[in-house]
Amino acid sequence: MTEWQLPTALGFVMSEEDSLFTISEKHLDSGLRGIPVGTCLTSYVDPVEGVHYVGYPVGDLSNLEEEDVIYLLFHKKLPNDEESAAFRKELAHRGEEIPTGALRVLETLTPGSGHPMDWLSIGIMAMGAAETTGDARSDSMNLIARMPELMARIFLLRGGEKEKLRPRKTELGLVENFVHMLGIDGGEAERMKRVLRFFFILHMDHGGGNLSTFSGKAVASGRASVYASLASAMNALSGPLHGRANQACLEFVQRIGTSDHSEIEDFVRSELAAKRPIYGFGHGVLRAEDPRARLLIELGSEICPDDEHFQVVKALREVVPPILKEHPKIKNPYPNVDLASGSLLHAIGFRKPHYYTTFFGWARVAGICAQILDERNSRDGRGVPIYRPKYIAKDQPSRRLD
Ligand code: FCX
Repeated sequence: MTEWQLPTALGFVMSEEDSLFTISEKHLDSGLRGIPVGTCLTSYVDPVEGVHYVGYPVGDLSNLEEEDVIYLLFHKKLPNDEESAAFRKELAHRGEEIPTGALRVLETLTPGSGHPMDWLSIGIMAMGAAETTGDARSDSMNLIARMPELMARIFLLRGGEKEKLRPRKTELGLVENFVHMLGIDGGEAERMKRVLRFFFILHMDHGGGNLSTFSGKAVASGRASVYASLASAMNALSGPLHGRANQACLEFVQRIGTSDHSEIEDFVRSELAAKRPIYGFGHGVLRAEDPRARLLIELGSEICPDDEHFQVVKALREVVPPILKEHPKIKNPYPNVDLASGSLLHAIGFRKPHYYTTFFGWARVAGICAQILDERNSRDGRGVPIYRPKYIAKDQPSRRLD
């Protein structure tokens, strides 16, 4: 009998024939909830301890250089100084080599039109149309290296402020180059870089089964390009139950407009009565407060303790869980990553919540690309087979045209 090793997070060896999960009818139409479908080499989500990147709790990595964490996701180890410098140099070079006019399509879109996530998806496809090498690693590295430019262009072109766009300086690194291209300097830029780098690292990866990662990998399994796969992943991320919850949560905070506990309680109860989600709470896997929510709140306590939105966020963190616990169907009444992130982005100068999911998407590009590469390299380089779960026919009596 061949033995194979499950991810070290589970820490035990089992045989190919051992049962991992028993599927019964109740699992159908449940959004594949909890059903094991593959292995993941980049990260795992412990229901209580949260996400770990290749074994490290994400909090341990949150103050590193963003490029070093990307290196970890691709190479499964942190780089030494030499490897780190070489990797940063490679990304800077690839960022410079963006084909001329690759993003010109963004200039044809009407400022303010659509959602910024539409622009992100269009921009990724435009970069793929301008240059796809067909080599998954090269395409992944090119995309990661060119994302700061795509992001800065989306912000300024969609905002009708094209003239503010500064020429790229890829040698600054991913996050700093983005801030530079936006035309921001001095103390404001320093604060922005600190928060964005932290946000970026916390959002890079979250196991294999979250909707955007799963969607990207599913598309990639048909051997679609990295660009097509990542644009699909971004479209998956754009839903309010997934990545757009960070936008929805800050809008929610703005609607609440008070940190008075009893007013918040009334508001939350009326949202639940109207069958609307309480954004920033709940999760498909986590069964405790997401450590990333705690880390963001700790950072907020340092950089914007008196910010009015941040005050509301802290009040929500206390008021909401006991209310959600009254609903036994809600499996996790605790804060998720999207609770506090919007208030921090607002505090550092990003005043429009509908841009927030693009930051989530930008960060997640690294994790999804790394996972696609792992799947392409699996089975001795043959790659994971094309995804094909089974759906059972229902309410389809056999019939014929007369
Ligand atoms: N507010 C209201 N209802 C909630 C809820 C919340 N925060 N969390 C769960 N529920 C409801 C579900 O809608 C579901 O109702 P249903 O049976 O009538 O369909 C029931 O409780 C059971 O859901 P549960 O198994 O606990 O959670 P799911 O895995 O189905 O859903 C999400 C997980 C995250 C989608 C859910 O908790 C939610 O809608 N939260 C609010 C939106 C949000 O913050 N999303 C961000 C999630 C994450 F961090 C990310 O991907 O970015």
